[in-house]
Formats: sequence, structure tokens, C-alpha cells
Amino acid sequence: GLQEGFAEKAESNWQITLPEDAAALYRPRKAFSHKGSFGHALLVAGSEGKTGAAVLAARACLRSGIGLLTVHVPRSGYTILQSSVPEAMSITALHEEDVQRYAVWGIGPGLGTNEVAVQLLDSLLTWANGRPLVLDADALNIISTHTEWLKRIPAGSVLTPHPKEFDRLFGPHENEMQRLEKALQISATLPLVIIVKGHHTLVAWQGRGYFNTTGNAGMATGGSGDVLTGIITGLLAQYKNGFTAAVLGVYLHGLAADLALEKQSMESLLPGDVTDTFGAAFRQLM
Ligand code: NPW
Ligand code: AMP
Ligand code: MG
Repeated sequence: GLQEGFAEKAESNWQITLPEDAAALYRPRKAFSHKGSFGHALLVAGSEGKTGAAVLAARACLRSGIGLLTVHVPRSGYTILQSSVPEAMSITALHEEDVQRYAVWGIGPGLGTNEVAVQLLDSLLTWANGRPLVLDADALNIISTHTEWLKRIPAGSVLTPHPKEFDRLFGPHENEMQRLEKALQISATLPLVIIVKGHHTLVAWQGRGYFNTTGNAGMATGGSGDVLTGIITGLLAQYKNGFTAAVLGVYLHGLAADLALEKQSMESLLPGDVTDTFGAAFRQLM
């Protein structure tokens, strides 16, 4: 596998994802494939005033090649989601029997941290049944206040904190290097893919760290991380491997942002523009 390819050339626990590494991970679609070939993902996102996070994650998930997408939003987000992302199905209630049909769950963008959100995450962690999850934003913030839940996260799941969310989860760090070392340590202890977002986003897995080489300061706009959660969830459903989904997702997200600068400036770039450029980014991997 590619992880072995990465490991062979590594002289230390730290390495960078080069374009050829990302291209080696990419798998083109087969001519006789159908929507069932690419997985059915569930996104649990949004709350009143933060339905935008659900919309951004849903669009990104669809543009990453998912076969089918269902999004859980509160009632207040239902019509917004349905009219802004018609390709996605929407639901406003979750039941144990129904959720089992979704192979991969992405949880957290704009979810909020009130008691309803806490109950929802508690149920999802119980029902996950070994299924890998993508956990972001408020899902991570909730776990920060219930740290014993870290042990309930299924193996192979992907956590996508920004530095502040990372520190809420794992304690304060004096500097970025300390934080990255901690991410590596945690990934050697827990069977989780830990991302630390930033200019050179780190993917930590099994005690090794993979730095991303794409992306730019134009991504420093609210909603960028919600787009990343969407693409990683979509890739996890297709590639069925958290490490691959994380490395490829982070790389494509940054590359799309770099390519989007052909039409935008760093000031004008919006998270949704990056989603619209996923196609150009995928084409560079072919
Ligand atoms: P500072 O300012 O340096 O002290 P929060 P959130 C820090 C949803 N959204 N390097 C920085 O702290 C999300 O999905 C909904 C260093 C920053 O001020 C969440 O559910 C949107 N520091 C919820 O809102 C669009 C960094 O963290 C602070 C850093 C809250 O998410 C927006 C912010 O973190 C948003 O995505 C870095 N690279 N990155 C919508 N349209 O619906 C961040 N920080 O307090 O966790 O709040 O990330 O805005
Ligand atoms: P979030 O804070 O959750 O919205 O996530 C921000 C996203 O934008 C992450 O994917 C970051 O890696 C990316 N990002 C933010 N600022 C920069 C930057 N200066 N250079 C590269 N990527 C960035
Ligand atoms: Mg975020």
C-alpha cells in the first residue's frame, strides 16, 4: 500500500506528501461503476444559524465523488439544505435501525454543543459499531468536555481539529512544534488518524507525521474546515481507509485552493470556491 511506500522513503517519523504520493493514492473510476460503487455517507451537521456549515460540507462531500449523501440537520435547516444542495437527501431525526445503512459518518460542522447535540453524538458513538467516523468542530468540542468518550471512537476514524480545538481536546501547548509532537504521540497510542490543521496541515497516524504541501492563506475564512470535513468524509466512503482519506483529502483541499487563485485573490477566495475547483485538483492527480 501507499503507506508502506511513504514509510520506505522516510528517514524519520516526519515526512511530506509530495504530488506523486497523492497521485499514487488516487484511484480512477471504472467505466461500469454506479452510485452504489462509491458509498453512501451521512453528514451530521448544522444548527440554527450554522446551517451554512452543513451546506459547505455537503457540497464538498458530493464534489469528492460520493455515490449518495444524506445530511442530518435540525428542522430549521431542512428547507435551506434541500434548496441549496438538491443532490443531497435530508433528514431531521436519527434512529439506530436507519443509520446503519450509511457506511461512513461525518459529524460536527456547525453542530453546536447544546444538550441536544451532546445526546446526538452520544447515540452515534454507541451506534457506530466499529464504523470509522470523521469528527470535526463541535463533535470534537463536545468530546473535550467528555474526554472518556475518546476511547469510544472507532479505530481508523479521522479527527480534524484546528489548533484551538486540538488544545481543547488534549490540553494547552506552548507552541506548534509541541502540539505536533503530541499529535504524533497520540496517534501512536490511539488507533485514530489525527489531523492538525494549519498552513502545513499535519496528518498523524501510527506515530508518523505527514505534512501537507498544498494550500494558501486564502483559506483563512470561516467555513474552510467544514469543506475539509466534507471531502474527507466522501473519500473515506470511497477508499474505506482513514489514512488515505485524510492525506488525499487534505492534499486535494489545498491544491483546489491553490488552483482557485487563478480566478480569485487570497482576499476574495471563499471556502465554497475551493469546492468548485475540486475538479481541477482531481485532474492533476490523473
Ligand atoms: P485565536 O483567535 O487565535 O485565539 P472556535 P470556529 C483559533 C462552525 N462554522 N491557527 C483562533 O483562535 C464550525 O463548524 C460555521 C491558530 C480562532 O479564533 C463550528 O461548529 C460556519 N489558531 C463552529 O462554527 C462558518 C487557530 O480558533 C478560533 C487556527 C465554531 O467554529 C464558520 C476559532 O475556533 C464555522 O466553520 C489556526 N490555523 N484556526 C457557517 N457558515 O455555518 C483556528 N484557530 O472557537 O472553535 O470556532 O472554528 O469558528
Ligand atoms: P477551520 O478553522 O476548521 O475552518 O479550518 C481551516 C482550514 O483552512 C484548514 O483546512 C486549514 O488548513 C486551512 N487554512 C487556514 N489558514 C491557512 C493558511 N494560512 N494556509 C493554508 N491553509 C490554511
Ligand atoms: Mg472548523
